[in-house]
Amino acid sequence: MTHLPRFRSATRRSALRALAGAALVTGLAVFSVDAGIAHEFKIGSIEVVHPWARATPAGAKVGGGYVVLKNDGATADRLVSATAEVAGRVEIHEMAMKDGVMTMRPLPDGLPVPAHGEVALKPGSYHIMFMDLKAPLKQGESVKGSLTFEKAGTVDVTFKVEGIGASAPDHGSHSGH
Ligand SMILES: [Cu+2]
Repeated sequence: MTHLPRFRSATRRSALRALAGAALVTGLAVFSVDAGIAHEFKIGSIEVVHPWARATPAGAKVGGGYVVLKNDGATADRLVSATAEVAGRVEIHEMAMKDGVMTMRPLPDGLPVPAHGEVALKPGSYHIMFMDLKAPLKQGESVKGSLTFEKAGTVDVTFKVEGIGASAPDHGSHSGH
């Protein structure tokens, strides 16, 4: 059973508009990311591939974070929480079209990372939501944070801030089953 987000605050409403707009821009932009800047982190059997964040306009209170999570272990794991120094709090969200409208909602149980599999957080889909930003995210900067997995534990990561119109890097989204 799904429950739609209740947009109690103006922040939430403007966050949704900003992300929906950004997703639209992403659909139109042709953007290539140099594989040379990809970076990764590892904890237990989880590989954290190229965490990045999209630059935010001045005054924005929220931003999106993206990453590919690979699990080379035989046990499923789950991304349960995240932190970022620049954000008051961080949530793990899902975004989807519903009745022609882009909606997003927090994932109360986190995001599963299947055994011997991977999950991609990317624009227009699952994402890490930086809330209550203390400063804008500027292209070229790095944001320190952490990801916590139910089984593997917590790993420190840096999110590389890429352009406002940046699309997901094209690696990691083509696993065949
Ligand atoms: Cu969100």
